[in-house]
Amino acid sequence: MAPKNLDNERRELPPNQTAIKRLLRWGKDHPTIGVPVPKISLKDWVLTVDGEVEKPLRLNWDEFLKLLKVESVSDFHCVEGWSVLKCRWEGVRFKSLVALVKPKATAEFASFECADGYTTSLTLEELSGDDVVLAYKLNGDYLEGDIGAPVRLVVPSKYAYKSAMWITRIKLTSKKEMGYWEVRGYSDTADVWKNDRFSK
Ligand SMILES: Nc1nc2c(c(=O)[nH]1)N[C@H]1C(S)=C(S)[C@@H](COP(=O)(O)O)O[C@H]1N2
Ligand SMILES: [Mo]
Repeated sequence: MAPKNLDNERRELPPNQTAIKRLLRWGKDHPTIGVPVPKISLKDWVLTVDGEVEKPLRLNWDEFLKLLKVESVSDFHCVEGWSVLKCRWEGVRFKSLVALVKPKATAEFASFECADGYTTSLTLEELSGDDVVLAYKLNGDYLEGDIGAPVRLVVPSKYAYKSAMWITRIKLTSKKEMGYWEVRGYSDTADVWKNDRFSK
């Protein structure tokens, strides 16, 4: 007899994760770096994309919304052990934004800077997946402040400390800049399927 539920098994949770219903909301639920939700007015918000690029970009909210939009359903895994399955994110695919700034041959990494002072970084290779999105909607609604409004990164194959909220700048670099949690003992590679939580 054919094995049952093969698909479900393939969609199993990564090691040592437990599914919960909804994303934790920043603030009393989950203040990981201990600062409040930053107040960002859409009127003033600007996303800068610069560094090792031929054509640096500054986009305001209206301009960002005009970029090619995609939808991507993915699971979200926090290193503390909770996961939220089937999040339907809408936003701009990371690789399509990067194509607009024309990375120089020296560009290998992207560092993300956020309105709360948080930082993280990934290789452009790690960010090249179709499921890597700069999201402004979740399950049909614009993001609220406590889940990263106006725009957050989503990198489903990495623990969620790579999924920067409240992004204000994306800087392409030729050298790795270690992020907030990555210099405090968390893994820089952060592969959820390998249980890769702590730096070695
Ligand atoms: N700017 C910023 N982004 C961040 C963080 C942060 O402290 N600041 N925490 C990370 C961590 S550890 C997690 S689990 C997720 C939480 O996302 P959520 O608030 O949508 O659940 O955001 C990630 N992105
Ligand atoms: Mo987290």
